[in-house]
Amino acid sequence: MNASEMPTWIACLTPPGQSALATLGLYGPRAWQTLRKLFRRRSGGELSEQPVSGRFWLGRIGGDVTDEVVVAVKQTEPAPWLEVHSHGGREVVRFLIELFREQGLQLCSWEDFLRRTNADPLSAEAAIALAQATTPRTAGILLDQQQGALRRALEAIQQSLERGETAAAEEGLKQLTHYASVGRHLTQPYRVVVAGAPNVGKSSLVNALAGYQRCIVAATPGTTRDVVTTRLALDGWLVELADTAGQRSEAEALEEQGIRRAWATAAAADLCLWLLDASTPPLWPSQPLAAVQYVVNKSDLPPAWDVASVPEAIRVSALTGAGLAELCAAVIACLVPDPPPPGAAVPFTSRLCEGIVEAQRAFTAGDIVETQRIVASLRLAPAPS
Ligand SMILES: Nc1nc2c(ncn2[C@@H]2O[C@H](COP(=O)(O)OP(=O)(O)O)[C@@H](O)[C@H]2O)c(=O)[nH]1
Ligand SMILES: [Mg+2]
Repeated sequence: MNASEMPTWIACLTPPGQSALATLGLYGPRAWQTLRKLFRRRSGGELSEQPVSGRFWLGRIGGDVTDEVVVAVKQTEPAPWLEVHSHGGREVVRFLIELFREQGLQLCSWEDFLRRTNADPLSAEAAIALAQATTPRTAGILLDQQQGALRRALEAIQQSLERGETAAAEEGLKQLTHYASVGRHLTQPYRVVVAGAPNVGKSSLVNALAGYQRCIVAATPGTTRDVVTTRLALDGWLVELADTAGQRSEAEALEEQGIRRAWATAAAADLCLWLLDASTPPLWPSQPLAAVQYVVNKSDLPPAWDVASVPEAIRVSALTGAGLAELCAAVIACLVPDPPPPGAAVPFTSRLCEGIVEAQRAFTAGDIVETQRIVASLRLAPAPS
Protein backbone atom coordinates (compact mmCIF):
# COMPACT_ATOMS: atom_id res chain seq x y z
CA MET A 1 0.00 0.00 0.00
CA ASN A 2 1.51 3.38 -0.95
CA ALA A 3 1.07 6.44 1.26
CA SER A 4 -1.87 7.95 -0.61
CA GLU A 5 -3.88 4.69 -0.40
CA MET A 6 -3.39 4.55 3.37
CA PRO A 7 -6.57 5.51 5.24
CA THR A 8 -6.65 8.51 7.54
CA TRP A 9 -7.73 7.62 11.05
CA ILE A 10 -9.51 9.46 13.82
CA ALA A 11 -9.78 8.29 17.43
CA CYS A 12 -10.86 9.76 20.73
CA LEU A 13 -7.77 9.42 22.93
CA THR A 14 -9.45 10.41 26.21
CA PRO A 15 -12.01 8.31 28.10
CA PRO A 16 -15.61 9.24 27.29
CA GLY A 17 -17.41 11.01 30.11
CA GLN A 18 -18.19 14.29 31.76
CA SER A 19 -14.68 15.68 31.49
CA ALA A 20 -13.66 19.25 30.72
CA LEU A 21 -11.50 18.36 27.73
CA ALA A 22 -11.18 15.62 25.12
CA THR A 23 -8.35 14.89 22.74
CA LEU A 24 -8.98 13.56 19.25
CA GLY A 25 -6.09 12.07 17.32
CA LEU A 26 -5.89 12.33 13.51
CA TYR A 27 -3.36 10.30 11.58
CA GLY A 28 -2.86 9.67 7.90
CA PRO A 29 -2.14 11.30 4.53
CA ARG A 30 -5.40 13.32 4.46
CA ALA A 31 -5.33 14.52 8.08
CA TRP A 32 -3.94 17.98 7.35
CA GLN A 33 -6.06 18.87 4.32
CA THR A 34 -9.20 17.72 6.15
CA LEU A 35 -8.34 19.84 9.18
CA ARG A 36 -7.62 22.86 6.94
CA LYS A 37 -11.10 22.48 5.44
CA LEU A 38 -12.96 22.25 8.78
CA PHE A 39 -10.93 24.55 11.04
CA ARG A 40 -11.29 28.35 11.32
CA ARG A 41 -8.47 30.17 13.08
CA ARG A 42 -9.59 32.65 15.72
CA SER A 43 -7.11 35.22 14.46
CA GLY A 44 -8.33 34.69 10.88
CA GLY A 45 -6.20 33.59 7.97
CA GLU A 46 -5.53 30.15 6.54
CA LEU A 47 -3.49 27.33 7.95
CA SER A 48 -0.27 26.81 6.00
CA GLU A 49 -0.40 24.42 3.05
CA GLN A 50 1.81 21.89 4.82
CA PRO A 51 1.77 21.00 8.52
CA VAL A 52 4.66 22.19 10.70
CA SER A 53 5.65 19.91 13.57
CA GLY A 54 5.15 21.43 17.04
CA ARG A 55 2.81 24.27 15.94
CA PHE A 56 -0.66 24.81 17.47
CA TRP A 57 -3.61 27.15 16.88
CA LEU A 58 -6.81 28.23 18.61
CA GLY A 59 -10.00 28.34 16.59
CA ARG A 60 -13.32 26.68 15.78
CA ILE A 61 -14.56 23.57 14.00
CA GLY A 62 -18.09 23.23 12.62
CA GLY A 63 -20.74 25.17 10.67
CA ASP A 64 -23.97 26.31 12.39
CA VAL A 65 -22.86 24.53 15.52
CA THR A 66 -19.19 24.95 16.35
CA ASP A 67 -16.82 24.11 19.16
CA GLU A 68 -13.79 26.04 20.23
CA VAL A 69 -10.70 23.86 19.86
CA VAL A 70 -6.93 23.89 19.96
CA VAL A 71 -5.27 21.99 17.13
CA ALA A 72 -1.67 20.82 17.28
CA VAL A 73 0.75 19.11 14.90
CA LYS A 74 2.45 16.22 16.71
CA GLN A 75 4.47 14.94 13.79
CA THR A 76 4.56 15.30 10.02
CA GLU A 77 6.42 12.14 8.93
CA PRO A 78 5.73 9.47 7.74
CA ALA A 79 2.18 10.91 7.67
CA PRO A 80 0.61 13.94 9.39
CA TRP A 81 -0.31 13.21 13.00
CA LEU A 82 -2.51 15.87 14.58
CA GLU A 83 -4.42 16.45 17.78
CA VAL A 84 -7.66 18.33 18.27
CA HIS A 85 -8.36 19.37 21.86
CA SER A 86 -12.05 20.08 22.32
CA HIS A 87 -14.62 20.27 25.09
CA GLY A 88 -14.96 16.88 26.75
CA GLY A 89 -18.68 16.08 26.80
CA ARG A 90 -19.73 12.99 24.89
CA GLU A 91 -21.99 14.93 22.49
CA VAL A 92 -19.28 17.42 21.53
CA VAL A 93 -16.87 14.56 20.81
CA ARG A 94 -19.50 12.68 18.81
CA PHE A 95 -20.30 15.82 16.81
CA LEU A 96 -16.64 16.49 15.94
CA ILE A 97 -15.93 12.86 15.02
CA GLU A 98 -18.99 12.87 12.71
CA LEU A 99 -17.69 16.01 10.91
CA PHE A 100 -14.37 14.29 10.23
CA ARG A 101 -16.04 11.02 9.20
CA GLU A 102 -18.18 12.93 6.68
CA GLN A 103 -14.82 13.95 5.13
CA GLY A 104 -13.81 10.29 4.78
CA LEU A 105 -11.76 9.76 7.94
CA GLN A 106 -12.08 6.33 9.56
CA LEU A 107 -12.82 5.89 13.24
CA CYS A 108 -10.62 3.53 15.28
CA SER A 109 -10.07 2.73 18.96
CA TRP A 110 -7.48 4.66 21.02
CA GLU A 111 -5.46 1.43 21.32
CA ASP A 112 -5.34 1.00 17.53
CA PHE A 113 -4.49 4.67 17.14
CA LEU A 114 -1.46 4.23 19.46
CA ARG A 115 -0.42 1.12 17.48
CA ARG A 116 -0.66 3.07 14.20
CA THR A 117 1.23 6.16 15.35
CA ASN A 118 3.99 4.37 17.28
CA ALA A 119 6.76 3.14 15.01
CA ASP A 120 7.79 0.66 17.73
CA PRO A 121 5.06 -1.94 18.49
CA LEU A 122 6.45 -2.55 22.00
CA SER A 123 6.27 1.16 22.77
CA ALA A 124 2.60 1.17 21.67
CA GLU A 125 1.79 -1.86 23.85
CA ALA A 126 3.51 -0.22 26.82
CA ALA A 127 1.52 2.99 26.27
CA ILE A 128 -1.70 0.92 26.23
CA ALA A 129 -0.71 -0.92 29.44
CA LEU A 130 0.20 2.42 31.02
CA ALA A 131 -3.46 3.46 30.84
CA GLN A 132 -4.22 0.61 33.30
CA ALA A 133 -1.39 1.37 35.74
CA THR A 134 -2.75 2.31 39.16
CA THR A 135 0.40 3.25 41.11
CA PRO A 136 3.39 5.52 40.36
CA ARG A 137 5.67 2.52 40.81
CA THR A 138 4.00 0.34 38.17
CA ALA A 139 3.55 3.37 35.89
CA GLY A 140 7.29 4.12 36.19
CA ILE A 141 8.24 0.62 35.06
CA LEU A 142 5.82 0.82 32.11
CA LEU A 143 7.18 4.25 31.13
CA ASP A 144 10.68 2.70 30.96
CA GLN A 145 9.32 0.07 28.55
CA GLN A 146 7.49 2.70 26.52
CA GLN A 147 10.82 4.50 26.17
CA GLY A 148 12.46 1.37 24.80
CA ALA A 149 14.02 -0.59 27.71
CA LEU A 150 12.56 -3.95 26.63
CA ARG A 151 13.11 -3.29 22.90
CA ARG A 152 16.80 -2.55 23.51
CA ALA A 153 17.20 -5.68 25.66
CA LEU A 154 15.59 -7.86 22.97
CA GLU A 155 17.78 -6.24 20.28
CA ALA A 156 20.89 -6.97 22.37
CA ILE A 157 19.85 -10.63 22.78
CA GLN A 158 19.24 -10.91 19.02
CA GLN A 159 22.66 -9.46 18.26
CA SER A 160 24.36 -11.79 20.75
CA LEU A 161 22.61 -14.79 19.17
CA GLU A 162 23.61 -13.69 15.66
CA ARG A 163 27.24 -13.26 16.71
CA GLY A 164 27.30 -16.57 18.56
CA GLU A 165 27.92 -14.83 21.90
CA THR A 166 25.88 -17.40 23.82
CA ALA A 167 26.94 -16.32 27.30
CA ALA A 168 25.67 -12.76 26.69
CA ALA A 169 22.43 -14.06 25.15
CA GLU A 170 21.93 -16.41 28.10
CA GLU A 171 22.45 -13.58 30.58
CA GLY A 172 19.98 -11.33 28.71
CA LEU A 173 17.31 -14.05 28.61
CA LYS A 174 17.88 -14.85 32.29
CA GLN A 175 17.35 -11.19 33.26
CA LEU A 176 14.09 -10.94 31.32
CA THR A 177 12.77 -14.28 32.66
CA HIS A 178 13.64 -13.07 36.14
CA TYR A 179 11.38 -10.01 35.80
CA ALA A 180 8.50 -11.81 34.07
CA SER A 181 6.63 -12.28 37.37
CA VAL A 182 6.83 -8.55 38.18
CA GLY A 183 5.86 -7.79 34.58
CA ARG A 184 2.71 -9.91 34.74
CA HIS A 185 1.64 -7.99 37.84
CA LEU A 186 2.05 -4.43 36.58
CA THR A 187 -1.56 -4.36 35.43
CA GLN A 188 -2.90 -7.56 37.08
CA PRO A 189 -2.77 -7.76 40.89
CA TYR A 190 -0.78 -10.26 42.92
CA ARG A 191 -3.32 -12.51 44.60
CA VAL A 192 -3.04 -12.95 48.35
CA VAL A 193 -5.52 -15.18 50.17
CA VAL A 194 -6.31 -14.79 53.85
CA ALA A 195 -7.29 -18.19 55.28
CA GLY A 196 -7.63 -19.96 58.62
CA ALA A 197 -10.21 -21.26 61.09
CA PRO A 198 -13.51 -19.41 61.58
CA ASN A 199 -13.22 -16.52 64.00
CA VAL A 200 -9.40 -16.13 63.82
CA GLY A 201 -9.96 -12.62 62.48
CA LYS A 202 -9.59 -12.99 58.70
CA SER A 203 -12.21 -10.39 57.82
CA SER A 204 -10.90 -8.08 60.54
CA LEU A 205 -7.36 -8.39 59.17
CA VAL A 206 -8.45 -7.59 55.60
CA ASN A 207 -10.33 -4.54 56.85
CA ALA A 208 -7.39 -3.48 59.00
CA LEU A 209 -4.96 -3.78 56.08
CA ALA A 210 -7.31 -1.88 53.79
CA GLY A 211 -7.72 0.84 56.42
CA TYR A 212 -4.06 0.87 57.26
CA GLN A 213 -3.05 1.37 53.65
CA ARG A 214 -5.92 3.80 52.99
CA CYS A 215 -5.93 3.00 49.31
CA ILE A 216 -8.65 0.54 48.43
CA VAL A 217 -8.87 0.36 44.67
CA ALA A 218 -12.00 -1.79 44.55
CA ALA A 219 -14.02 -4.03 46.82
CA THR A 220 -16.51 -6.56 45.52
CA PRO A 221 -19.46 -7.43 47.73
CA GLY A 222 -20.03 -10.96 48.93
CA THR A 223 -20.86 -12.97 52.03
CA THR A 224 -18.62 -14.71 54.54
CA ARG A 225 -19.42 -17.97 52.71
CA ASP A 226 -17.96 -16.44 49.57
CA VAL A 227 -14.58 -15.12 48.58
CA VAL A 228 -14.54 -11.34 49.00
CA THR A 229 -11.72 -9.44 47.32
CA THR A 230 -10.18 -6.06 48.11
CA ARG A 231 -7.53 -4.33 46.01
CA LEU A 232 -4.71 -2.47 47.70
CA ALA A 233 -1.45 -0.86 46.71
CA LEU A 234 1.26 -2.29 48.99
CA ASP A 235 4.52 -0.41 48.60
CA GLY A 236 3.39 0.54 45.09
CA TRP A 237 2.54 -3.03 44.02
CA LEU A 238 -1.01 -3.97 43.13
CA VAL A 239 -2.32 -6.65 45.52
CA GLU A 240 -5.73 -8.29 45.68
CA LEU A 241 -6.60 -9.63 49.13
CA ALA A 242 -9.15 -12.44 49.19
CA ASP A 243 -11.08 -13.05 52.41
CA THR A 244 -12.22 -16.68 52.44
CA ALA A 245 -14.88 -18.71 54.25
CA GLY A 246 -13.62 -20.30 57.47
CA GLN A 247 -11.67 -23.55 57.33
CA ARG A 248 -12.92 -26.31 59.61
CA SER A 249 -11.25 -29.62 60.11
CA GLU A 250 -14.67 -31.25 59.73
CA ALA A 251 -16.65 -29.22 57.27
CA GLU A 252 -20.31 -28.73 57.95
CA ALA A 253 -22.52 -29.50 54.96
CA LEU A 254 -23.72 -25.92 54.65
CA GLU A 255 -20.21 -24.53 54.54
CA GLU A 256 -18.70 -27.13 52.26
CA GLN A 257 -19.12 -25.17 49.06
CA GLY A 258 -17.60 -22.02 50.54
CA ILE A 259 -14.70 -24.01 51.95
CA ARG A 260 -14.06 -25.77 48.63
CA ARG A 261 -14.02 -22.41 46.95
CA ALA A 262 -11.63 -21.11 49.62
CA TRP A 263 -9.19 -23.95 48.95
CA ALA A 264 -9.38 -23.40 45.20
CA THR A 265 -8.67 -19.69 45.76
CA ALA A 266 -5.78 -20.47 48.12
CA ALA A 267 -4.24 -22.94 45.65
CA ALA A 268 -4.35 -20.37 42.80
CA ALA A 269 -2.95 -17.53 44.93
CA ASP A 270 0.54 -16.06 44.80
CA LEU A 271 0.62 -16.16 48.61
CA CYS A 272 -1.58 -17.53 51.38
CA LEU A 273 -1.68 -15.76 54.74
CA TRP A 274 -2.63 -18.52 57.20
CA LEU A 275 -4.10 -16.99 60.33
CA LEU A 276 -3.74 -18.49 63.78
CA ASP A 277 -5.52 -17.14 66.85
CA ALA A 278 -3.21 -16.45 69.80
CA SER A 279 -6.13 -16.94 72.21
CA THR A 280 -7.29 -20.34 70.86
CA PRO A 281 -5.34 -23.55 70.11
CA PRO A 282 -4.04 -23.36 66.51
CA LEU A 283 -5.71 -24.96 63.50
CA TRP A 284 -3.19 -25.82 60.76
CA PRO A 285 -3.89 -26.09 57.02
CA SER A 286 -5.28 -29.52 56.11
CA GLN A 287 -3.73 -29.32 52.63
CA PRO A 288 -0.23 -28.28 51.60
CA LEU A 289 0.08 -24.68 50.33
CA ALA A 290 2.74 -23.61 47.82
CA ALA A 291 3.48 -20.20 49.33
CA VAL A 292 2.35 -19.57 52.88
CA GLN A 293 3.05 -16.96 55.54
CA TYR A 294 1.80 -17.80 59.04
CA VAL A 295 0.26 -14.91 60.94
CA VAL A 296 -0.67 -15.02 64.64
CA ASN A 297 -3.60 -12.65 65.14
CA LYS A 298 -5.12 -11.34 68.40
CA SER A 299 -1.67 -10.82 69.86
CA ASP A 300 -3.34 -8.23 72.13
CA LEU A 301 -4.98 -11.12 74.05
CA PRO A 302 -3.22 -13.46 76.51
CA PRO A 303 -1.86 -16.41 74.48
CA ALA A 304 -3.55 -19.81 74.93
CA TRP A 305 -0.64 -21.71 73.33
CA ASP A 306 3.08 -21.34 72.78
CA VAL A 307 3.09 -18.85 69.87
CA ALA A 308 6.91 -18.81 69.94
CA SER A 309 6.79 -22.40 68.61
CA VAL A 310 6.10 -20.88 65.14
CA PRO A 311 9.10 -18.54 64.88
CA GLU A 312 8.42 -17.70 61.21
CA ALA A 313 4.94 -16.35 62.06
CA ILE A 314 4.30 -12.62 62.20
CA ARG A 315 2.36 -11.45 65.23
CA VAL A 316 -0.37 -8.91 64.63
CA SER A 317 -3.51 -7.55 66.13
CA ALA A 318 -6.22 -6.66 63.65
CA LEU A 319 -7.88 -4.88 66.56
CA THR A 320 -5.02 -2.54 67.58
CA GLY A 321 -3.07 -2.49 64.30
CA ALA A 322 0.09 -3.83 65.96
CA GLY A 323 2.40 -5.67 63.56
CA LEU A 324 0.58 -4.63 60.36
CA ALA A 325 3.60 -2.74 58.95
CA GLU A 326 5.80 -5.83 59.48
CA LEU A 327 3.15 -8.00 57.85
CA CYS A 328 2.97 -5.72 54.77
CA ALA A 329 6.77 -5.78 54.50
CA ALA A 330 6.78 -9.60 54.70
CA VAL A 331 4.08 -9.89 52.03
CA ILE A 332 6.03 -7.62 49.66
CA ALA A 333 9.32 -9.42 50.36
CA CYS A 334 7.60 -12.67 49.39
CA LEU A 335 5.79 -11.37 46.27
CA VAL A 336 8.52 -9.07 44.91
CA PRO A 337 11.82 -10.25 46.40
CA ASP A 338 13.87 -8.43 43.76
CA PRO A 339 12.15 -5.36 42.28
CA PRO A 340 13.58 -4.18 38.93
CA PRO A 341 15.88 -1.12 39.20
CA PRO A 342 14.93 2.05 37.27
CA GLY A 343 15.41 1.60 33.53
CA ALA A 344 15.42 -2.23 33.66
CA ALA A 345 13.85 -4.18 30.80
CA VAL A 346 10.66 -5.90 31.99
CA PRO A 347 8.27 -8.00 29.87
CA PHE A 348 4.88 -6.46 30.68
CA THR A 349 2.08 -8.42 28.98
CA SER A 350 1.20 -12.15 29.20
CA ARG A 351 2.23 -12.53 25.55
CA LEU A 352 5.68 -11.08 26.29
CA CYS A 353 6.15 -13.03 29.55
CA GLU A 354 5.13 -16.33 27.95
CA GLY A 355 7.32 -15.59 24.93
CA ILE A 356 10.38 -14.95 27.10
CA VAL A 357 9.85 -18.21 28.99
CA GLU A 358 9.48 -20.03 25.66
CA ALA A 359 12.66 -18.41 24.28
CA GLN A 360 14.53 -19.37 27.43
CA ARG A 361 13.30 -22.97 27.05
CA ALA A 362 14.39 -23.14 23.38
CA PHE A 363 17.78 -21.69 24.32
CA THR A 364 18.29 -24.22 27.14
CA ALA A 365 17.39 -27.00 24.68
CA GLY A 366 20.18 -25.68 22.43
CA ASP A 367 17.80 -24.57 19.65
CA ILE A 368 19.36 -21.21 18.71
CA VAL A 369 17.31 -20.81 15.51
CA GLU A 370 14.05 -21.21 17.44
CA THR A 371 15.30 -18.84 20.17
CA GLN A 372 16.07 -16.24 17.49
CA ARG A 373 12.65 -16.69 15.91
CA ILE A 374 10.84 -16.20 19.24
CA VAL A 375 12.92 -13.18 20.32
CA ALA A 376 12.37 -11.53 16.91
CA SER A 377 8.59 -12.19 17.11
CA LEU A 378 8.38 -10.48 20.51
CA ARG A 379 9.50 -7.19 18.99
CA LEU A 380 6.65 -7.25 16.47
CA ALA A 381 3.06 -6.21 16.99
CA PRO A 382 0.85 -8.88 18.58
CA ALA A 383 -1.55 -10.66 16.24
CA PRO A 384 -4.95 -8.87 16.26
CA SER A 385 -7.31 -10.50 18.77
N1 LIG B 1 -8.99 -9.05 70.68
C1 LIG B 1 -9.01 -9.21 69.36
N2 LIG B 1 -10.15 -9.57 68.73
C2 LIG B 1 -10.12 -9.72 67.38
C3 LIG B 1 -8.94 -9.47 66.62
N3 LIG B 1 -9.24 -9.71 65.31
C4 LIG B 1 -10.53 -10.08 65.27
N4 LIG B 1 -11.07 -10.10 66.51
C5 LIG B 1 -12.43 -10.47 66.86
O1 LIG B 1 -12.62 -11.85 66.54
C6 LIG B 1 -13.95 -12.09 66.07
C7 LIG B 1 -13.91 -12.77 64.71
O2 LIG B 1 -13.36 -11.87 63.76
P1 LIG B 1 -13.61 -12.05 62.19
O3 LIG B 1 -12.77 -11.05 61.52
O4 LIG B 1 -15.07 -12.02 61.89
O5 LIG B 1 -13.06 -13.52 61.98
P2 LIG B 1 -13.16 -14.46 60.68
O6 LIG B 1 -14.27 -15.41 60.93
O7 LIG B 1 -11.85 -15.19 60.63
O8 LIG B 1 -13.38 -13.59 59.49
C8 LIG B 1 -14.62 -10.72 66.05
O9 LIG B 1 -15.38 -10.59 67.22
C9 LIG B 1 -13.47 -9.74 66.04
O10 LIG B 1 -13.79 -8.51 66.62
C10 LIG B 1 -7.76 -9.05 67.33
O11 LIG B 1 -6.70 -8.81 66.76
N5 LIG B 1 -7.87 -8.94 68.68
MG1 LIG C 1 -14.97 -13.60 58.07
